[in-house]
Amino acid sequence: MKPFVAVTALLAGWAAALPAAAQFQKPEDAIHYRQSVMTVMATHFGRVNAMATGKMPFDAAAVQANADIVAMMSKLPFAAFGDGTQKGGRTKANAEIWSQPDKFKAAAQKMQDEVGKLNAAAKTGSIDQVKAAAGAVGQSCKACHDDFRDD
Ligand code: ASC
Repeated sequence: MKPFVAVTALLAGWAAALPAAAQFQKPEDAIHYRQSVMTVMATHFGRVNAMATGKMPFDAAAVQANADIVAMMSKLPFAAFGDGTQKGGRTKANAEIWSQPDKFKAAAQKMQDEVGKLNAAAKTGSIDQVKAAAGAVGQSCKACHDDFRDD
């Protein structure tokens, strides 16, 4: 292996092994990151929801495309709630995220599970299935926000 390649591979390995919080240079970066992911997730879930509730015409392909984005985004925010990111920018993140990590993790997992079901429902093209699954996703968003987000 050439030295440059070897060093690059070594650095990449280290970066992957670092704790998630250390992958952000400063707390503000983690706060921006998680808020950005939430914004993208809410935008695309909002489109699914609008179609599920008849506010926009139901378009099965659009539901699938948007649900796919929600599914991908749903995995991303939680690595950006590392220790030390409680403060450092404008944030509504509640202290309970860090004082009750198991409860927070369970709420995150619940949302991801419901989003997975929404993605499966989207693939069926059934408005009734999408409607039911989108309702459950919305509830899981709300439950987590009620417990872990300041007003
Ligand atoms: C959304 C969105 C949320 C949830 C929540 C459900 O579309 O942006 O945060 O649904 O409002 O109650």
